[in-house]
Amino acid sequence: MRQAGRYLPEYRELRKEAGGFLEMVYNPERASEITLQPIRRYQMNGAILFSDILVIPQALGQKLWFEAGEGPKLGELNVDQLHLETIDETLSPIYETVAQVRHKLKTENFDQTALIGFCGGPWTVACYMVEGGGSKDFSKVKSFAACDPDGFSDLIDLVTEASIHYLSEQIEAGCEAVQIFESWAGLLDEEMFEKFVLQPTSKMVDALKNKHPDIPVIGFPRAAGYLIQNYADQTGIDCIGLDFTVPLETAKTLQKSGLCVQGNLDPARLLAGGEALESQARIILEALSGGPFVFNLGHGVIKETLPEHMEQLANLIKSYTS
Ligand code: 1CP
Repeated sequence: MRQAGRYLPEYRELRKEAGGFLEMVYNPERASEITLQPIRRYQMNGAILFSDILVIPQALGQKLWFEAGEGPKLGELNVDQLHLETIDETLSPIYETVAQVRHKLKTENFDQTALIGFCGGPWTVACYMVEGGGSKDFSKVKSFAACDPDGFSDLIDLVTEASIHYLSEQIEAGCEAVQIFESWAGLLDEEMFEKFVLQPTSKMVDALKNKHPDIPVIGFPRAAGYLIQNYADQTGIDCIGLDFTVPLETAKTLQKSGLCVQGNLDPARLLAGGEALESQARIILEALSGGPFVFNLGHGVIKETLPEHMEQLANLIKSYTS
């Protein structure tokens, strides 16, 4: 859950050296170093590959760049000109990163640390493709999906196919689990959620399970509200990532149905540190560690977070687990 990034001084240092975000993502030496940075400091049980969900639009042929302090920007979208066949020309350095991370984990004695690959959910990736970047209300993509559901489905299908291939290659290069980040799942009504989140996600899970039956698939339908139950029941995922708004009672119900749950500490608690962090982390551990459970944040680390607070949290979880 964005465990690397700007809260770490060694990340900021490497970013300065690299000159830009994409210069890190597509450079296997740098990207593997960044993946390892939080593991070396805190010995988490899982490492998340350092990359971004927006490499898929770029691989399909849409321009992508990052403006300093402004986040991602994407060029004009022309669905007819996107191409699936050549995506590996862009993505192959990321597979090389996966291989290098596995190698470094082994040589640095982190054999027990699982490597998690990821991509964005097709809906979330399409959101950025249509809006040309982040957005306050994503009204452009929602109106596209509502006015031209067939045209929008073509885009979703293309992203779905690309994402299946991309995750499959990550697994073949050495990822031991994969996560689908559906960060904007919370924007949709029930009908659109079914069409643009549930259906493409099930298609992805089916295809991945066909090829790699033993690799767990984690789904993270952020802010899906009551629709989280449909996501859990209908997509075939093995584990559900919970954002910090999901009540622990809901988490327990999901767990009782046999699903592994992952989450869901509010990153603001990590920013705060001290008692505000410790008390809520303990509540989560006590509520969920009786069943299949992966402790995680309920969203990415906030960039102003002090590294000492991550250390406090990692120590608490390790002492609780042991
Ligand atoms: O140095 C920087 O300025 C870049 C900040 C940054 C980082 C560290 C971005 C830009 N992406 C990442 C890496 C990243 N992104 C990881 C790797 C794991 C790790 O860092 O430990 C992962 C899993 C992501 C996933 C991601 N990217 C999501 C899904 C999760 C979420 O946060 O909801 C999304 C929506 C993105 C798009 C994106 N990339 C970067 C930014 C700032 C954004 C959000 C843009 C926006 O909506 O405004």
